[in-house]
Amino acid sequence: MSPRKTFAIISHPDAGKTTLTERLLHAGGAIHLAGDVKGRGERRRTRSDWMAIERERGISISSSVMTFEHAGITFNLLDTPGHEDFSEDTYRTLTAVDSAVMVIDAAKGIESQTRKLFEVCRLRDIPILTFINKVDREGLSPFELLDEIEQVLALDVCPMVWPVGMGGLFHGCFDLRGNKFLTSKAGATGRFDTVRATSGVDDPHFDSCVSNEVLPGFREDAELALSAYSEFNQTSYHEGHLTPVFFGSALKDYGVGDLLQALTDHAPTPGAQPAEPRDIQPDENKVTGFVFKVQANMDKNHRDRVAFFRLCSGRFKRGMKLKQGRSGKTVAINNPTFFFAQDRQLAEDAYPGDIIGIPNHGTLRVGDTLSEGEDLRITDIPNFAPEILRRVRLGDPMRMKQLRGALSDLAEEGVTQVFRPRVGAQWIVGVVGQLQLDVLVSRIQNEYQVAVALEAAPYETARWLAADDAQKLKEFEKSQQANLADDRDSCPVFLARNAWELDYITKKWPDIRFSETRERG
Ligand SMILES: Nc1nc2c(ncn2[C@@H]2O[C@H](COP(=O)(O)OP(=O)(O)OP(=O)(O)O)[C@@H](O)[C@H]2O)c(=O)[nH]1
Ligand SMILES: [Mg+2]
Repeated sequence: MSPRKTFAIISHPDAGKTTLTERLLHAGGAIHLAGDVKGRGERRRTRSDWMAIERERGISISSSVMTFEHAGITFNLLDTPGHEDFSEDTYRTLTAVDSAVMVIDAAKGIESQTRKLFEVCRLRDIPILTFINKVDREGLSPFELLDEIEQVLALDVCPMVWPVGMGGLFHGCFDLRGNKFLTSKAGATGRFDTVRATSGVDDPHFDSCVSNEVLPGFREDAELALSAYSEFNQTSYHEGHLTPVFFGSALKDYGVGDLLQALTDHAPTPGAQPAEPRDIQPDENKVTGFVFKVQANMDKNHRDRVAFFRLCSGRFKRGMKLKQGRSGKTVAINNPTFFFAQDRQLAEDAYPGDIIGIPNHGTLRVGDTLSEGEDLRITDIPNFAPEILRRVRLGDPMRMKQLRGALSDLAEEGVTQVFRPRVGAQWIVGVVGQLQLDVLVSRIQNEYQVAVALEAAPYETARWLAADDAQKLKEFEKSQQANLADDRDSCPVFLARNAWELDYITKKWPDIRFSETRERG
């Protein structure tokens, strides 16, 4: 069995995650031609962004998993969406990886979403490699970028390579410790695919191939960089205190090889998985794992839901029967698949760190732990409170059944939350951000052929209800019929018109708990 390295690519929107994903797959030989990631509005054909709306808009909406091999290692790569409206998906994905690659746009430095995602990584002690992207454009200086990472994220930084010029003057990357120069045979205009051994920054070779505008500055800066920043230390990287930093361009394929080499040499293999009542070690014999994501309609012909299952321990074999922690039911896993973006391949066996797709019709849900019998529960799968509520208006009343199916599928994915009011017939959907509403309408149309419109709902916020005294809860429900709805598991939810009403009702009913997310049963 080859070692597994499972990592996510994270960043602020548009920094180049999907482009980098394509390049890594290409470098790993998984695809022959890296998909051309073009700007918004133009059609693009990446493996990673496969949904119609992702292609139309040139943004990632949902995480995707891709497996590739390189240098005897099996990599499981998860490309995440950057937009904050989809951060629930990104956060869930981060529960399933052992490390992350943080992409930073060289012209922008640390952006708001980078910071938030970084905080999530820190909470979980996820080790981070940094890739400063877009050096083919004018950007901030390498020192400014490194200092910003160090100060804003409170991380030790260790530049692994140094860019020789940036923007139009980019000449290649210099490996600061190995003294190798990644360059182009054809000079600064060609492909950067040649690695040349040098004796250090003073090697006379640089005089013959690097322009005078760049060379003295490069020599000085590279020397300074070596003394000014931390030494590389694998333990410190694995503990999340230090981030090794690479410079390059995903679009132009500069420096991606260095990053892949670092992942190969240094990224961690699967570690212990926190769980209740005990942690799971990757070298245990029995199979355990958990579902961190569910995706509907990956294959339009099959109309199934695929549960993304991260294996934590044991050797999985196709046909295994595993126990679902929540229900105690036994589930036979007969058609597990590995992902190659939208392509799937039957998985005969899998090892800790692997992510397999399990097609099912709604049995498996996010947060489910599967095991060979022991009752274990993976903790900390996040769930966001809805901030925008809308009423769903159905164009053709004959499509009610399809709409119900669509809402149920998309609710399981986390695209939306769905509420059925006790009074009235229209469904209410709840999302965290505006962009999710667009995705919802577009996917209901494309994947279920149901035309819907979303209209303002008289509610501003939703709270899940619970009480120790069942009688009190009944009384409350009776008196508040008009403001009540049920979620898709028939749990009662209070819909409030505004913060004032919520506050008033909360005070009036002290025995009732009003939660922003549902208490897990
Ligand atoms: N100049 C330049 N442009 C790049 C580079 N890498 C990516 N881009 C462009 O940046 C834009 C965004 O790239 P994506 O890879 O879709 O970014 P992303 O981080 O996946 O975006 P989201 O998933 O929506 O958050 C595209 O137009 C890319 O062509 C680069 O190295 N140089
Ligand atoms: Mg993307």
